[in-house]
This record gives sequence, C-alpha cells and structure tokens, in this order.
Amino acid sequence: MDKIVREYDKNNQVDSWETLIFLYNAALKEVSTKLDILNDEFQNVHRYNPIEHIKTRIKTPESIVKKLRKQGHEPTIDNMVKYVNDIAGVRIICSFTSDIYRLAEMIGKQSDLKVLSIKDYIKNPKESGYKSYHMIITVPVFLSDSVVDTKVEIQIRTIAMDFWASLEHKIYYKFEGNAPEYISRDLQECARMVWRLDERMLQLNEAIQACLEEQEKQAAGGAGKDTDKDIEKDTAQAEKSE
Ligand code: 0O2
Repeated sequence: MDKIVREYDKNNQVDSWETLIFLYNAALKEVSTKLDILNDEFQNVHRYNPIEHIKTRIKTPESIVKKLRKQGHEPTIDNMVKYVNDIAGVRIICSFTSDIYRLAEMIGKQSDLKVLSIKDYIKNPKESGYKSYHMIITVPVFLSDSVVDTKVEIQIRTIAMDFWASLEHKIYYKFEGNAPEYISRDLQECARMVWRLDERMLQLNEAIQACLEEQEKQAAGGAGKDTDKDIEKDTAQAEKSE
C-alpha cells in the first residue's frame, strides 16, 4: 500500500498524509456500507437488527505517532501503514454477545475482505476487564486506476461492554495509565458486573424468543383446529343439501 500511496502522490500532487487519510476514510465508507447492508438483510430475513449502532473514526496524528514511538518506530508514512493497524477504526455495538459472533462470521465470509488477525477479548478478557472482539481486515478501495487494499480495525462489542470501555478509557487517560490500585480494582469489579449483566440479558432474550415461538406454535395449532372444524361444518352442510 505504501508504494501505491507514493504513486498516487506523484500523480495527484497531494501530500502523503492527506493521501493516507483519504484512503482510510474511503475504507471506512466501504466497510460502513457493507455493515449497513448486512444489518438490512438480517432485518429483512429474520425481522431482527443485530447492530444497535456503528461508530467510525480516524486515529488522531498524535495518537498514531505515540503508538509508533511506543513500538520503537520512526513516525514515517511507511511505518504508519506497516505498523499501525487501527488508523481506520469501526466500532460495532450489538445487543447481545451472540450477535457479536454472528456478525464476525458474516464479516469473515465477505469474499472481498481479507481477515488479517482476530483478537477475542471476550473469551480472553484483558487484565483491565476489557472485553471486545477485534478484527483487523483489509478492504479494497477502488480508485480511478488502481485498487488499494486498506487496513481497518473492527471492534465488535455489546452495549454493556461499550459502556464500560468508554468510561474506563476516559479514566485511564485521566491518570495517563497510572491509575491508583483501588480504582483499577473497582473498574475490574464493574467489568465483572457488566459481564454478568450481558449473560443475564442474553438468557432473558433466549427465554423471550422461546416464549414467542411457543405462542406462535399454539396460535398456529389453534388456527389449524378452526380450519378443521370449518371443513367438518362445510362437509356436513354439503351432505345435507345433497
Ligand atoms: P483508541 O483511542 O481507541 O484508538 P494492534 O492494534 O493489534 O497492533 P494493540 O494496539 O495492542 O495492537 O491492539 P489491541 O490491544 O488489540 O487494541 C487496541 C484498542 O483496543 C485500543 O485502542 C482501544 O480502543 C481498545 N482497548 C484495548 N485494551 C483496552 C482497555 O483495557 N480498555 C479500553 N477502554 N480499551 C481498550 P487505543 O489505540 O488504545 O485507543
């Protein structure tokens, strides 16, 4: 991709940083459209939306440079492309944990996307208590005379996981990563409460679905009986009139 960025720069006389951001923005648009379509299709087939909402963002230049320095790399355009996987980020917020895996599977099956790596922080939460499903993918961005496979980080999490992560992120930044022990412990305890809440909500949803299916079955059975009765009535009437 870095070669294409340079080629693109040569032809279009834009500065590299601008080109880079242009490509990552285009990649975010591509992925967002794909997710909208998947969500609409799911609604159409199953009468259910797995996605509550989607957020997209481009990492700030300061944050990109900080990440590169932390990894021991110079902040060059080449290094940004090579080593920073989350310059373009999409966050998908779902209702239930089961939706996360369903969506991850649907994304993995898109033939034009390449999944580079997966980190399942739901099965293996971080020490902080952080839970989320991360995928690094590439999406082809079609330009006038070339196609550029562009990296996007997709984070998939429930509303509850997002609530915790957003607050923890703010607190972490307030203390610049050096939060006092008792605050970290409290946050871990809150994370456990969030996990329990997610489990309860999932169980509740399964119970609701089972209950609705049972009601539908009963209604269909009832409707069947009426039809049988109607047929009997009709047959008796026909016999009478003969
Ligand atoms: P921001 O502001 O969200 O961008 P890699 O990207 O795979 O090369 P990295 O960066 O170690 O390596 O990836 P990781 O840990 O899989 O994911 C990093 C991102 O996940 C973070 O981005 C956060 O968005 C989120 N994240 C990871 N751990 C935590 C955590 O303990 N708490 C919270 N709240 N979020 C977490 P950035 O760059 O840190 O921030």
